[in-house]
Amino acid sequence: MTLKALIFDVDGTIAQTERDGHRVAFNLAFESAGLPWRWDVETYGKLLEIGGGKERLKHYITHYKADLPQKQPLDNFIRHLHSEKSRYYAELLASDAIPLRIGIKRLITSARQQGIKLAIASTASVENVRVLLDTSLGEEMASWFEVICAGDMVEKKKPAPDIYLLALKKLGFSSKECLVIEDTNQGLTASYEAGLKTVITINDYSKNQDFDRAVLVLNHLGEPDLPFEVIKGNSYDKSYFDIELAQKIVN
Ligand code: XBP
Repeated sequence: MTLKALIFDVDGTIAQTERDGHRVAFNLAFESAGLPWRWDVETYGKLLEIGGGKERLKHYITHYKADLPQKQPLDNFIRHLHSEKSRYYAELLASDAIPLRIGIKRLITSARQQGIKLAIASTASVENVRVLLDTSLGEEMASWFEVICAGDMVEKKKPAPDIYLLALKKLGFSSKECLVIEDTNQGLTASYEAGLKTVITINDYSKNQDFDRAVLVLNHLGEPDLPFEVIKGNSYDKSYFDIELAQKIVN
């Protein structure tokens, strides 16, 4: 099968946004709303089991017995807090606080040069995905992503397969013609259930998760002068992830 598209997850895969981006932005929003809540690195790791910032807030409020100061309906309160958090997140990205992961820019550039389509399938809100792509890749490279599927575009977020099924529909390709780059078990469940093969680049939050259903598990995508470490799967004697390796995987 000829490789037609790469579908990327965003948070944790394109950049390590969770610990130093989203988590920090949530805490800044809590502080400015006069809330005593603070999410430390470990607590946030547990909360990441809930995909979607609004869903995560709701889960925290209902399961961690966080006291709500306002008497407004919960969903309105969450929507407002989440939009404040998104504002802080955009400010953090603009201050260059969060670098791209190893190999991302090289892989996106060579996919573009070789006519492989680029797509996004993320649980984060579409605004937060766009701001990350624009600030970290630059607007021109960000525009190479022809399909961006994110946040509330589907009713059921990852680990449901819906966001990947939507990306496939918009691309107009079959699952066999595409390859996914993900970083978590929830993302892998979503892509696997959509019939897609998946390469995982682990990070500190996801490194102990179950990646049995991935075709390849790496510490990062690597560079010619910075080889990846293969945690599981066949890397066909390559030391960094490129289109040639992606093509071998979908064959
Ligand atoms: C990312 C998420 C998002 C971000 C926060 O998951 O779960 O909720 O943590 O972004 P994935 P928002 O990497 O699987 O897409 O606040 O915009 O939801």
